[in-house]
Amino acid sequence: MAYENLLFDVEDGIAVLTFNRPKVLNALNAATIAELGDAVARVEADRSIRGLVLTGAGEKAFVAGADIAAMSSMTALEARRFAETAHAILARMEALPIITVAAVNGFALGGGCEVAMACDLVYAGEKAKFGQPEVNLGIIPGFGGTQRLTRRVGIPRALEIVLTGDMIDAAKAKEIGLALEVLPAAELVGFAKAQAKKVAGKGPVAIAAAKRLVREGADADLRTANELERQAFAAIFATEDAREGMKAFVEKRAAAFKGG
Ligand code: CO8
Repeated sequence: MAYENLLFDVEDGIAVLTFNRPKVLNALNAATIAELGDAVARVEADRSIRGLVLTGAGEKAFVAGADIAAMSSMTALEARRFAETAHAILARMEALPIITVAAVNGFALGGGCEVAMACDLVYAGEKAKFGQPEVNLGIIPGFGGTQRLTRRVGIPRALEIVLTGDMIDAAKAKEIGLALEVLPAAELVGFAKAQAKKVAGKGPVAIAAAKRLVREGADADLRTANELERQAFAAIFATEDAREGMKAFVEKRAAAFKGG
């Protein structure tokens, strides 16, 4: 699929996906969401891609939300389908076995904040602004915002953000744990890529398992989650990467992981 609303580049095993509709602050219309779905499937299928970075074109926005003009005439059934499609894509992105990083360069509002929160790591540029302003439009978050925000920042802060519709700046986003770090605009994407590259250099099986356990364990009770960890810990000892990683340490050399 050729993309009209996204840029997609792969360099050194790290894919960079840039939302590219700067005239409308990279708002997500149905075509952009379809392209995002295609890009996630592409990353999933290409085992040479070991990390995914998401950012926005232009200086102002990461993604300023779903395209309000396109949404304004939707019926309830169309809204349901729109939300289902976006949910499925974000769930698929969240389940990728590789590291995903949001480099939030500007406005990350509504669906934009929801896309960022479906990434493993969220870093903010100094001009970033986060928010779930849907209530200002008489609607509610529909791409997982009520749930992923609550899991990231806790019920009280999630309620404050979702109910007031207020934007928060990068410093505040860091303070409440929504963004992990705040970086100068010029360094943001480079830092996100470097973090992706760092993780991409570890054993792929270990990264996939660790990510899955953190994510799935968080939604399970502690006993179940710890049992999942014990099972995965045992299973990973059957991989060549585990042998290689530990042997390389003992032999004082760099490990050469093969992903199996
Ligand atoms: N959709 C469509 N167009 C947009 C959007 C958007 N979300 N955001 C900005 N634009 C357009 C503006 O209309 C404007 O277009 P034009 O130049 O033709 O007038 C252009 O982008 C530039 O924007 P502004 O002139 O408004 O720029 P400002 O710097 O003055 O303001 C803001 C920037 C504060 C970000 C402002 O544009 C704004 O408030 N945007 C809307 C933000 C918002 O409410 N986002 C949430 C949308 S709802 C959502 O995401 C729900 C997702 C779940 C859906 C569930 C399924 C149904």
